[in-house]
Amino acid sequence: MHVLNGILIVLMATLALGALFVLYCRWRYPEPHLNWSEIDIESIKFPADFLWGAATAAHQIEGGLHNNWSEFEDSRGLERSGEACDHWNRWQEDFEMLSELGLTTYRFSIEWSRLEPEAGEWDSEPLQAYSDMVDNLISRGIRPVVTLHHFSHPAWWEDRGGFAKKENLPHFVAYCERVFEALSDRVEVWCTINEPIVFSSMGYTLGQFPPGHRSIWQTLRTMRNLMRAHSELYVSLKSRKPDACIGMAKNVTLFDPLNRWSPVDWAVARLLEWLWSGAWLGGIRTGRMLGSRISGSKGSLDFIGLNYYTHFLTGLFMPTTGELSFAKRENEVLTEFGYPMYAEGFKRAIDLVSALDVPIEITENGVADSKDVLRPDHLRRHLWILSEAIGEGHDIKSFHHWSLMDNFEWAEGYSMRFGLYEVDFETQERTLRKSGELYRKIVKEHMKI
Ligand code: GCO
Repeated sequence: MHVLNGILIVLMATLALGALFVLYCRWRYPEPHLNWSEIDIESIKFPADFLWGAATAAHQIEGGLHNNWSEFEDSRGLERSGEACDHWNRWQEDFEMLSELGLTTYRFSIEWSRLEPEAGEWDSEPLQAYSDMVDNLISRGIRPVVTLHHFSHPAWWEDRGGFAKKENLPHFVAYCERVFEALSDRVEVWCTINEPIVFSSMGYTLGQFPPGHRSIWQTLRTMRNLMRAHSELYVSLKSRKPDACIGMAKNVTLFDPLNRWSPVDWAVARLLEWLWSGAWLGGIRTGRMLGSRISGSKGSLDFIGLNYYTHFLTGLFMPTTGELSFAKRENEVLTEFGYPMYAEGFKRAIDLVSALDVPIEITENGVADSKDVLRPDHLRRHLWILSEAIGEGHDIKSFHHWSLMDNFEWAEGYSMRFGLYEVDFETQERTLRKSGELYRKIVKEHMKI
């Protein structure tokens, strides 16, 4: 009888603790949903010096690359990036599109495999081409923002283990230093690494990005090494040019419980959000990440680049293989990528990275929308949220729409279309979408020149 009583007491206590945990989480982590029909999303205000831009990445637009991604595409039978947007040969006409939109900032990445196709063999021509791109942007009154690693790197470096092995980091730092030496006389704003958590979780947990591994331990090791690489870079580049503006492009995806009454769903959501963002933010704020001290990481940011797209509704049975399937709230619409449009989360993401107390650059925000039916609303809602955040005092310097043009969307190939310009990949013709015209109009209205 005593055993039964004991079990009942433990059960009651567990239920009580669970209820208290849920009540605390519902209070601490609200999930706002606005009634957008009551909001004048055209009433937006931006500072006179706010910078309007677009973002791209080398492997997604340049074409003709041989690197970790092209080998992964082949080995997994994925749609090949191939010629992509043929941007390597068309960058002058593509930069004309930046001017056509009236943009004043442009984020792009350098392709390491072009500069160092084999270990220790440097090719100066591609670096000269990137230098010409920088000069062209500046001549157009467009601020270049350079990303040094955007998911792709040389195949030889991948074969050595890439970021999963600490002993490989000096190769990466040496490549970055070489680019920095060549461009930092004209490029002031640098993103060391794009979305370290996406790179490590997709490559080492879910196995949908190179090297296609599925190991929590390798994921955690890679996350720490990415922070090490960023920190070493920050120290090195700042020592070479103290007034350089060095940051990182951080993807903030929010994790909300599918059932807001479920202690289990809450526990999963909080754990995932901590792994996705909390651990990394902690590394920058304290110099310690995932149980390790990361030398030089504390305060290693002059700005934080924020890539925001959505929130994931989580529960115990989150899919971890094959296509990620996404749930949505009743009032939400799904993008073509499958996850919901949730502009309200943009403010939550801004509040999250504001804790770092450095200026914010919106380095990516956009929507997979081949028919251009969602993008106008998506653009206006996210810019309204941004305008409100700036009005509240957040120091947000720029907005880089993802993306200038349709491009290679990693494991999704060319099925996801994020461009302000539609690309016909048969003819490489670029066509400005209606949402691109809208963005151009918004930029024009807010450019105080
Ligand atoms: C990422 C990258 C971009 C994507 C974009 C759309 O988040 O994966 O930074 O390369 O193309 O976010 O998914």
